[in-house]
Amino acid sequence: MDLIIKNGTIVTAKDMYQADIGVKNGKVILIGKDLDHSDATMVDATDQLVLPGAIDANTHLGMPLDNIQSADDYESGTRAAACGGTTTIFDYVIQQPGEKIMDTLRKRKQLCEKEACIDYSFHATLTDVNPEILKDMEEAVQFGINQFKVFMIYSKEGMATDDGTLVKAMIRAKELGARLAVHAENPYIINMHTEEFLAEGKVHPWYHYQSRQEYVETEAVKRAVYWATSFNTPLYIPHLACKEGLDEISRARNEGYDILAETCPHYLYFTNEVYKYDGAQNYVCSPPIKGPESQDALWNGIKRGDVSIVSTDHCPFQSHEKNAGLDDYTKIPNGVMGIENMYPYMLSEANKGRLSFNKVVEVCSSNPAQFFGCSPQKGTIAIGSDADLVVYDPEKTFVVRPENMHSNVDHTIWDGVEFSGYPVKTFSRGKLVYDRETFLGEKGWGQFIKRQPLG
Ligand code: DUC
Ligand code: ZN
Repeated sequence: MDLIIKNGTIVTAKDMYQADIGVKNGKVILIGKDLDHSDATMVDATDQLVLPGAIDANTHLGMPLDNIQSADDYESGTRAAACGGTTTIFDYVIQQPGEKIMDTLRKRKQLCEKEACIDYSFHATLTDVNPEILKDMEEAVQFGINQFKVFMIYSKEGMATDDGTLVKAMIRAKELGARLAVHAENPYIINMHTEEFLAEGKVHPWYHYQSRQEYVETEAVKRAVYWATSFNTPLYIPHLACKEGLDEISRARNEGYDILAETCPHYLYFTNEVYKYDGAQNYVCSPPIKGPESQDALWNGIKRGDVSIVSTDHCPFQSHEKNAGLDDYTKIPNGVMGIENMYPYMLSEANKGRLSFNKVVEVCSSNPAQFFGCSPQKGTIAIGSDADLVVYDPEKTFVVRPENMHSNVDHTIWDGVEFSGYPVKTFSRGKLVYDRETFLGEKGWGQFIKRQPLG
């Protein structure tokens, strides 16, 4: 045995019990009482929880955007992830104009092989769905991808997918054992508002929110759900931020449709008030953060199971890049950070009694593993699973500051937020990669996770 974690309370999506965990060659090989082995490194987890590492199923690392790219690359993004208890990421790679999906995927995999500090996989974002791409989706599924994404927005940039093409992609994905994710916002209403606001000199980041209010997302979610139910295809709504969109998803799920909703920590913690004050540009993301009614609905959706996954949509930009849009909100690069904050935030809410620790493990780890085809290798603590483990101290208080984060970004929207309880150790396949605020991992350690098609 290489490692024994002793006396901790193991938490999975279903159970909470005291036991020791024995690890060999990166896998959990024993769970029991009083484990002992002379060669093993012993870690005492008395009074601490031992959780499966989180899976962040929505990241945008090193994402190209016009002439810049998101501020965390695969090294810094996965380093930050590990320090927040996340042990696997699924990154949305974006097909560049004219590029074949497999070329996009292979290039990104090569980068990760050199840079990633934790395990990784990809979802493939299609920006140009044509017959050749529809054909190539098969190779991507064989490669280990079981989710594709299309945008309803970015019509002016030529990346939007019209409804007919979207339905073709949905049907094709289903045929191949994959799921289609839809970035659901209505581009025509956004464009209409934006033209009007700019003409009137309404350029403050508040108008980013005003141009993409609740109805902009709701209509698009309803449309995506309508097509998925009409053609009976699996659907994923990433970064869901609005109440009425969730109502529609819940209704369809109650009727038995395979529709999954994901929300993000920033929609659960902040409200649209953030767009009114100084620093508003730092919260600009799409969909924007909505009002308190949506926030309550998202929390209730998590509790009743209609929001299946919490992930970050981590896509940070440096302050000077965000500030470039202070005189014109349309020039603010869209995206916020969260890769190091998701698990601590959700676990802190559990520690304060808002939801159970099991529920946090379910939405942050076991559901992403299950729905994205890598369970039980990931997402649980069980014999044979990867030893992606987090030791969590429920007594530790932690206040987020840019200087105690481990990403490349020079600011954080989580600045000043206090967490009750905090991860103190992260193991990636049995290797200690984070210990009490210090990153101990190495780039190139992360492995590609080949995911299974939907069952
Ligand atoms: N939304 C953002 O704000 N940034 C990255 C991609 C996305 O969907
Ligand atoms: Zn999106």
